[in-house]
Amino acid sequence: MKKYPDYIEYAASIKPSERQLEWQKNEFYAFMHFGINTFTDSEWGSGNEDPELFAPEELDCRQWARLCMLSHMKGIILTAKHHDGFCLWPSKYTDHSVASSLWKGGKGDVVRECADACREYGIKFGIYLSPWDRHEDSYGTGKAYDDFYVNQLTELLTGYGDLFCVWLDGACGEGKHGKKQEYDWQRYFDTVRKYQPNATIHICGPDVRWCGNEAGVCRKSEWSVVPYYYSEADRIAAAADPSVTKPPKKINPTELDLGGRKAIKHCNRLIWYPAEVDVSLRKGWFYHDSDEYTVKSLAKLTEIYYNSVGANASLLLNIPPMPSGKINEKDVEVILSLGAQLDIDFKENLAEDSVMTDNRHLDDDHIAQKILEPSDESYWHSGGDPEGAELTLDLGDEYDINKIVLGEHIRTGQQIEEFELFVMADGKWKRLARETVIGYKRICRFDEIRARYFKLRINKARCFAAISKFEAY
Ligand code: FUL
Repeated sequence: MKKYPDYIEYAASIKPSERQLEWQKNEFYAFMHFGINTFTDSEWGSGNEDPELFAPEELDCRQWARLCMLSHMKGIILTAKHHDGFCLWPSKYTDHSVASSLWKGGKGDVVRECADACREYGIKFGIYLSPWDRHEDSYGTGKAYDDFYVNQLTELLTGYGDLFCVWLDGACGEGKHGKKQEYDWQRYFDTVRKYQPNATIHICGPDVRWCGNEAGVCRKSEWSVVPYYYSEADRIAAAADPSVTKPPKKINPTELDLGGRKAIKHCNRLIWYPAEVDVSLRKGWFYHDSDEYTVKSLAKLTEIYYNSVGANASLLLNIPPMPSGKINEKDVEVILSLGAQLDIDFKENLAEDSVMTDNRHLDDDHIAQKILEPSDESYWHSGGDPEGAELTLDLGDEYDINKIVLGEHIRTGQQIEEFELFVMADGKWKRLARETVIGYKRICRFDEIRARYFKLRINKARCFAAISKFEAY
């Protein structure tokens, strides 16, 4: 008899692309919603705004980038164009841009300043280019609009150095002539691949999945291996459209189980499509004075961090700059305190020089001790019988610990479905956590305990288990 059902073997064989592996390491990065809405106090602009309204008197992208760098964010995604069609760079293909404003005498380019600032502070830069454009005449006419969109995309892909991602929004409404556009998604993807082959394409794109809400949480079991239809851009767009009463069949991004056995059993095509949690620091995506009281607290942000980065998703935190072009002091303060909290929380990995043992391994190259080697490519492999496999960490001495960070060697796929974590207390193994998936990263938090030994037990897995990260803080 076969040991594993075919569909489980198939799911176990799905692997990330190189670009997805690289993106995964970013973990935490910022969104900057900045544009004409910043000056009209709105969230969705009409497309009829006067470009002269755009007048940031003290635009300071270096402040943005420095803040992100200091707070452990690995990059910035800037709204180069939102639904109103106003471009933050002097696009050749429209006059609805910074070039028509009085800012810097029409010679300014926010995309350039932001890209340069990111480079200066050693973080990555990515762009958001809304397909929905309420200003552009050709919107809703088919190919003519796609040509226009691809031209703008090409300007951004070729003019600003390396981009780590392109964020394609799902919102698709009517344009200025009351028509909706059917986007030629494949053409957009091909354009990104052609000019920026390392960039991941997010949301309405094949590389990174929207977690399904804007509240800052992901699922308890956030699988990176899911049915292919979750990446179909048209369905994602329709599912995100509040005017669509019924979500299209087979895609409901808020569904609780996307990748568990039940969810994948009858699906003949699976893909590697990991989750991103996008959430704003304030109520709105753009800056509004009246949102001052909605700035999230340090406690809330910390919880969001652990519920995303600590649960096999990445965190995209929106920090909306003010009309002046700077980030509000209140926002700066709380983001810096989040950075400081992360410094404290992950100050020193006490497992670094420890000893790890296992009760089974594939071969001598994949023994538990390999996990503690610094390379991502050295890992423990259970061999073909993962259930009941145990890994024991011996810190060599007793330390105060309140977090264990685990990670699967995702280059070989995602396998673990259920695990338990124990600590040796008073001569007995005491359970600290019982969870489902691990994936790229799972942070287990518990009340601080003084201890020397920790144990991970794999209760349920697909065809094997492979762990490359085991840290103690
Ligand atoms: C949504 C947009 O409609 C919002 O304005 C915002 O940009 C958010 C990140 O995505 O679909």
